[in-house]
Amino acid sequence: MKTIDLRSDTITTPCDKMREAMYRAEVGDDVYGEDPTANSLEEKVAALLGKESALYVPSGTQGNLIALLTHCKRGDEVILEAESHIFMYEVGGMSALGGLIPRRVQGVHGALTPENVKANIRENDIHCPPTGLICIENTHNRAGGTVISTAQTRDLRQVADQHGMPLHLDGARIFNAAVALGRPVSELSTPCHSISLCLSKGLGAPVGSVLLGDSEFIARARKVRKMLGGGMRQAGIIAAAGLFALTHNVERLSDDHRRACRLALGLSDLKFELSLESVQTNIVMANTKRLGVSAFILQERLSAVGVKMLSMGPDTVRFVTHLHVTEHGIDEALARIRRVLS
Ligand code: TLP
Repeated sequence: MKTIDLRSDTITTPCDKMREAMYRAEVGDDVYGEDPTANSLEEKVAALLGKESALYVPSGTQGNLIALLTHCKRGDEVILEAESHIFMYEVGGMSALGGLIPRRVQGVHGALTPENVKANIRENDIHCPPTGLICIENTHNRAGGTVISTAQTRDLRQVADQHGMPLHLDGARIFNAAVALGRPVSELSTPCHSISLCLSKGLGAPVGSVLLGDSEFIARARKVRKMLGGGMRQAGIIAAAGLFALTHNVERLSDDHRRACRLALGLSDLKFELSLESVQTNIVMANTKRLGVSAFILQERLSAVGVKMLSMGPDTVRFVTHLHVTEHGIDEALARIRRVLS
């Protein structure tokens, strides 16, 4: 029985052609800025996202951490969405390593509103930590892959400008957002001072993220990357996979989105509780309460029949579509889930 792995879009493995590109990559020492493949990846991503400069980093977690450490000083408060990945799943690095204080603000489908952000920016008061940064996440993971529109992003930039502070975008899945909106990705990135995006999620590269901003910001970020141990030597071997992914795997994200909808409709027929309106990209979050089974138990039972997904809370499960999941895979997964539930 073939396992259908819907835990995350991080689980994809490189195809032969991607491996071939990695094998043939021209390399040099990237800490000296001498890796031609890493350099061309950085140039390509900067051009695509309409930013001056880019920095290849090992992971999305490190990309976000470098951005936070570069924008802020110890003791600053950082405004972020209450369930943001930076707060929930990055091991508290912002506080443990950066001395930063998270200020969690409730969003609507994962999107901060200008009003809520404004209300949480600190006054210049002797008693308070200064607000150093506003962070947003597009698509928003825990909200179920929901998309923040260009207009919403621009409105948040306006608030940032009014208060003289930077806006950082955790754009781990920014290409999913752009494809869902049918807009160039630069529309979503240019309003932000910095963006971290992942090549190792829906784009299917085995590893790697890119941090973007203006040249001055990226020069400082490069130093922080080195400090965190993220300076990689012949990085072109893996950067080549990123270049391949950008050429071949962006447009096809719409297939993943269609398959997520198909899965969501099927799950809702099986009495999972979910908001179809929130299924905008490749993530399906569903509630198991109506089924009378906890998320964790369901995860175990489905795993036993070769359907992998993640429990994300007592009654919340997450399914993610990606490069290795076909339409047939979705139908087969639904058939197995139906059998387990009946
Ligand atoms: N998310 C992973 C897990 O950590 C939960 C996943 O399977 O979805 N920002 C966002 C919005 C992310 O979803 C992730 C990874 C990251 C940052 C971190 O990226 P990596 O895993 O490369 O450090």
